[in-house]
Amino acid sequence: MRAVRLSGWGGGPALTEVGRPVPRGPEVLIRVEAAGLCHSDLHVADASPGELPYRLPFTLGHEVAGQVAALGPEADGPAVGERAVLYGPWGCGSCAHCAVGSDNYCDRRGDLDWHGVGLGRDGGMAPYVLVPSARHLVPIGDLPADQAAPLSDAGLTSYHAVAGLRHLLHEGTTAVVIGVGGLGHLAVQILRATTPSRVLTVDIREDALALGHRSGAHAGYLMRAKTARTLKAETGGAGADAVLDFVGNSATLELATDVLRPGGELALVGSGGGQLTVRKPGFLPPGFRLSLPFWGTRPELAEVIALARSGALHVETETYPLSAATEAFGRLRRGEVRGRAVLVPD
Ligand code: FEH
Ligand code: ZN
Ligand code: ZN
Repeated sequence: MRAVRLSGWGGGPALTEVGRPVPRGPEVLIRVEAAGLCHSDLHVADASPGELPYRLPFTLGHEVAGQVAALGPEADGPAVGERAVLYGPWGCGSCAHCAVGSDNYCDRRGDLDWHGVGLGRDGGMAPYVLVPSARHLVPIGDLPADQAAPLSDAGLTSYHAVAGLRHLLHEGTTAVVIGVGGLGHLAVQILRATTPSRVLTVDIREDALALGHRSGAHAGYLMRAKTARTLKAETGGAGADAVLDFVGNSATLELATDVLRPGGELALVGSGGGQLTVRKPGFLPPGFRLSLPFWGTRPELAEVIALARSGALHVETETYPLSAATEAFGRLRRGEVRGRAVLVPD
């Protein structure tokens, strides 16, 4: 069996022969049905020695869905044959955050040499993956794996970002989504399904705006010099109540702060490396708030799966056999993937 493994820093991932893992203690063995590709996989693949705390080699893939294949002797939870999606940000398991399923904010993250499945621990770009505990599994029923897998990262990250803004998003408000890609198109759907807000999108590509429209956005705008003025006018001059920036470069951060109304909030999700000057006196709207949401909680993943099973979420995907992982990585790196790329074991 072959898996997409990282064996050297800067050398990039490669298909490598692996054996079938055996679950011990509370571990659960999952037969992988689908594993999504994320821009973070590129960051990990490109990382230089010492940049990440991970120990090599390991299998990539932190967005995984499949079927329970075997249980360790102390495992509890889903039975063999049950289908599930993996909650990916595995933490220490015992801090106050991990104790309530908020492993994404594990207090001991800095002491760990992993960040989760496929992030320093063997992941799901493989025929099988070991899960340390059944607590990381969320049943998916008959939800297709190519839908469920992206929901565990792209969907959960978008859902968690919207959840942090929900206090602002009541009737008559406007939310702007910058970047309508694998996460942004799901954020549009989640906003439409869970808030009464008007949803506007911004992107540099017409086909991304079209994806936003298909996802339920009320209007979409190409990123131009006048976009801030256009968005302000679209809100009757008041500005947006919330902006979700899935790009995160300096231009999108500037756009976000230009269109936010007083008391508005920016959720910065994208890792574009942009910088924002926060100073008083300064040019940010009074009452400006910034959040840096990261992934999501396990209870939220169950809510995302329930939304999807109700028919409220549809992930736009491009599916590749695991053996074509290199091609999929190349398309992702060149910005050619529409929606989310998903690998399916051959
Ligand atoms: C994972 C690990 C580290 C940084 C960012 C990520 C995201 O892809 C999780 O959604
Ligand atoms: Zn990710
Ligand atoms: Zn913890």
